[in-house]
Amino acid sequence: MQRFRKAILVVITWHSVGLPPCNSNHCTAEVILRPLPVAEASVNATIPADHPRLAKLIELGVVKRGPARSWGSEQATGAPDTEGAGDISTAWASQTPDGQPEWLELTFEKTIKPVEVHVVETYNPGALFQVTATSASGMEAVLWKGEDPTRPDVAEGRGTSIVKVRAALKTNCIRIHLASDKVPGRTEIDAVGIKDEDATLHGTVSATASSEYAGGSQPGWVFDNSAALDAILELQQEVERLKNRVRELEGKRD
Ligand SMILES: [Ca+2]
Repeated sequence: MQRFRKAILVVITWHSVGLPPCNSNHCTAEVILRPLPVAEASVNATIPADHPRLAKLIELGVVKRGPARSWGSEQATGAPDTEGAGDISTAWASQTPDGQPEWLELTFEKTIKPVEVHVVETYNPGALFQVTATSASGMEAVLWKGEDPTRPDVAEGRGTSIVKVRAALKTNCIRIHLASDKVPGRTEIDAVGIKDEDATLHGTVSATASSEYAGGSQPGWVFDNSAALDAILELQQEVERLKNRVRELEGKRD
């Protein structure tokens, strides 16, 4: 049923951006594919941040961020993608090298009870000193406080700090606090993950920061046409399965 709901939502969403409804009893892939050139012109537009279905579209995986800014806070989202250590644009960087303490607030796709937080520090590491979380009701709790496991003089010039946290609440939002002013040089974070009680490591889907080296605003969300098409084709198969099941049940009833 969950898959079905997901499928229905995708259809409604695509309908809202110009795809005609598929109302045939024997809807084929060809029928769905034909309007794509028209649809692509519509779906490449940025989806407003206050779009009522944006969170669901992110969850469904049918939208993606536009091109990330170098050293923007969005560079701390997703899986680690910065090789080596140094001042590299695929990591978030604070605006000033040592001007103030900094923080990164990270939102995850799911609401979970975290047991570990992983912070990938790729330039001037060693500034992490606290992790806090915000619950759905707005309560903030300190999950961890202490000395960064990665030291500023680490030989590799980078490290992944793994801190164990004790959370009494479920959350999809944490904030890492960095004593950036105490560690010489601009702090850069490549990625942050949280591990849940089932040992699954979740990456972040969005991030904001106390400051950032990048100028301008974060890129908006756009449709991932390939992922959306896959979702529609999956929907088509699901609908066909359900139709067949209904026919079977109707046959038994008669
Ligand atoms: Ca990154």
